[in-house]
Amino acid sequence: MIVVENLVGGKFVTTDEAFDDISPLDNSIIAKIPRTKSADDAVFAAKHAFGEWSQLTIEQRCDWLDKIADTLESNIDEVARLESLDTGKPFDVALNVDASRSVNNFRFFAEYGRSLKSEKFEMSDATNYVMRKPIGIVGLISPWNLPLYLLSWKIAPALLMGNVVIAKPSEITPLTAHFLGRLCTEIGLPGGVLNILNGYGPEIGQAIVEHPEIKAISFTGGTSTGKIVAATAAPMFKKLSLELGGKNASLVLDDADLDVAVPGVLRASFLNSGQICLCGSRVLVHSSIYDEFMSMYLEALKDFEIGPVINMQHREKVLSYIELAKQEGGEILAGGNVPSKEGAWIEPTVIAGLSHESRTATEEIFGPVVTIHKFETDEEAIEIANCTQYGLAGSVWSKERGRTVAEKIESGMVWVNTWLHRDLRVPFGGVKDSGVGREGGMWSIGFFSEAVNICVMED
Ligand code: TXE
Repeated sequence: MIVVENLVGGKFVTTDEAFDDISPLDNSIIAKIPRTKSADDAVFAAKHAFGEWSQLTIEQRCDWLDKIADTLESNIDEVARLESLDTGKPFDVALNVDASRSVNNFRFFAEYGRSLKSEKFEMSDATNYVMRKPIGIVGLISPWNLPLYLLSWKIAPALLMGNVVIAKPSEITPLTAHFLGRLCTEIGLPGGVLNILNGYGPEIGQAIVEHPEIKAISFTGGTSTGKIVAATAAPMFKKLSLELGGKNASLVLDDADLDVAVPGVLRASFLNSGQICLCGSRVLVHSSIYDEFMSMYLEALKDFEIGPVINMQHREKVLSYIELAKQEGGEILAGGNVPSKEGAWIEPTVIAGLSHESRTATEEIFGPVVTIHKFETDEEAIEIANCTQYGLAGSVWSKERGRTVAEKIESGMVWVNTWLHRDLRVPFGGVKDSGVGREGGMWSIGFFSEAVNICVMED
């Protein structure tokens, strides 16, 4: 039994109350999690670490990010084992997606920090120098679907820019954040630079968001929770980055190369059991290639390995949408059942025949369920893709018209003839109910710093 502890000021501490971390694979108890309700001790520790940390040179902080990447990399199998244990995802997904991309996040921002140039704007009689000062104590709140991957994506640039961090992993998947805390302590990261608090969102999550000395919040999670976070943070004029839900479409045009589109769309549909905000939960297929695409897609689905969803409560939510789909006139082409074994398992489910305006086809399900929709023209496909309140991501599969169609999709990111292919310099984030702000490259640098302009008149 793992006992998860908080990391505060370089020390591992716990609380008098704890609750269980349940395995999605078989509902067994895998860890005990501290039920933290106050961020005060972590804020105190962070405040005392801020002076020294923010005065390091950016090169020194880049070296620290490399050290964190190195220690994660040399423990990558344990990171993957813990992530797989906590989320139920297959070990190779935890290794090749979660763990390796967590290492990459630290590695990337170490390199990116070394390449940063100071910005200068010359006038005829003056020069403007732009400084990027740290914000101070920042709160980072992350979800259960890609636990360390998404948390490291925030920790790395926050530390790079000289901030000190109070991180709160999801109470459903605390293990890899806890392990990262151990590794950072072992390599001698100064106490208070990285603090990790565990507990329920409405308790310690809320406490972090409302703490007056935490000046910026970077949040990834559900849209409904994002509204609560925004309502708390906005009146306090905190910097706020919200990376929320999605209901993304994969558009397969009539000129798509099906040998590329079928595996690509299938992976976008069911990777991580559909529990990635970027997953393509709506598959739009041109009518002329529908039969061929569907027979290839359903055939390939038979060999696509997925794990359970994150827990029984979420499984009930996903199953309720499969029931809703039937009520809305959907036809189950594959899956739809619960396998007879312990754990939060659901068969990958493919549903056709629904209106693209049905609730099933417009609300975020966040599980191994996709709806299939036919279209006749590119314009119709774009209209269907844009008809949800979300606007996070999407993909277009076409030999000739991918970029043209992609540019008309209302989202923050669109892939053409690929999916989840990531250059960490590009903007990452969504529009509409998928969030506010962007992460990645200069967007992360900008969020985790305060730009200050010094204008010097020439004598
Ligand atoms: O998110 P939550 P969850 C979607 C998906 C999923 C839904 C809920 O639809 O079903 O969100 O998932 C903390 N103040 N996505 O439960 O509840 C909470 O403890 C401050 C899309 O993961 O939003 C956790 O650490 N914090 C998403 C984090 O917020 C609060 C990925 C996210 O929890 C809080 C995951 C509060 N009042 C789910 N309440 C994506 N975009 O990738 C909760 N938290």
